[in-house]
Amino acid sequence: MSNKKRVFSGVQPSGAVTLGNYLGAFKGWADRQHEKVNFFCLVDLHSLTVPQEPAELRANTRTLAALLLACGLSPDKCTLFVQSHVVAHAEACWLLNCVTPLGWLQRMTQYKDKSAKQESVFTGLLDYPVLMAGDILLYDTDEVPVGDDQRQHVELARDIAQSFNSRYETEFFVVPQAVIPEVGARVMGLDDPTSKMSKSSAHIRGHAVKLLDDPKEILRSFKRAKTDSGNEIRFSDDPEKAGVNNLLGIYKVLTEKSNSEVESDFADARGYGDLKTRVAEVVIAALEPIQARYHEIMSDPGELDRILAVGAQQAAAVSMPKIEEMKRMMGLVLPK
Ligand code: ATP
Ligand code: LTN
Repeated sequence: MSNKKRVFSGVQPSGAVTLGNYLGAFKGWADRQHEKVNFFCLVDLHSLTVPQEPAELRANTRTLAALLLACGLSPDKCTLFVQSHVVAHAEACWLLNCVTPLGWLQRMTQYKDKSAKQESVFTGLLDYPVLMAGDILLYDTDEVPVGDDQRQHVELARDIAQSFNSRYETEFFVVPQAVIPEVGARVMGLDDPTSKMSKSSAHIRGHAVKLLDDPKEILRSFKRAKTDSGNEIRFSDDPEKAGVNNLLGIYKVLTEKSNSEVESDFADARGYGDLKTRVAEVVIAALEPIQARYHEIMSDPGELDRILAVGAQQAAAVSMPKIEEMKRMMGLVLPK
């Protein structure tokens, strides 16, 4: 067996994919796919934890698969698959539910935030991190590359793995580690630089840059971005300067420059208007080839289906034996 590290990550096919998803997750997945054994999952079961329009969820799943390929994930280097195509995920969730204390889930900050925004909350929303722990643990995952917002969920997956291992006196589950990028881990909303840019808020005007926005729309979104009343273009922790900091962070990830190089690029800028235009130009240039490739992939739906079918087979080949062993350890009788 390969001694390369195993990587697993997931993304929900809900809403339009944003620049935050690209910079915080997809770009790093694609850049480092050569070094590891990779599983990338379109977590459609997770999307069901908040209300979805069925036709939209179906369309979003295909769009997301095509976008991940367009961002550079190669089916030769990664297993790309849809979560609901591999039944072991839902099964793992149930089995792990039975060893996860309720209090661990009630403490999750994402649950508290998301449930506060809903009129009625379904059980799936609370249980979401257990499904996620199952995703990760089924693949003997060493590394989970995610944005900063998922840190707590990966911690929970570690706790669940350790508690299972000690209950059954084994080292059955690999205890995974979150891998959070140093820059780009938290791209903030352009309309409100104190809150994370997010897919589920992408419909709010001025909040997000979507990966499929046309250049004019991208420029317009940056032009409207919230900044402060000053004129200093530099990195800063000052909450007042969160807007400028966010713009510089986006520029930094895409140009792969250091903080001082970035600041010196803007030394001659004529105010924030200039900053916004230049950041928009870098974003437009980065998204152009991704968009072109996306349209090519979407023009061959048969090929997209084939890639996802191969991915599901490869994922099942790893996760089905794992879930069988897990059932056996927990005392279930396996069918003959
Ligand atoms: P939702 O709004 O539906 O929760 P989301 O935009 O947060 O969606 P996810 O599907 O939850 O997107 O996340 C996919 C990946 O993108 C995760 O690794 C997540 O950490 C990362 N990510 C999401 N938003 C950002 C952001 N603003 N900055 C950096 N990374 C992000
Ligand atoms: N909760 C994650 C998506 C997700 C995931 C995973 C990420 C589901 N399963 C397993 C990493 C590993 C999110 O909303 N970004």
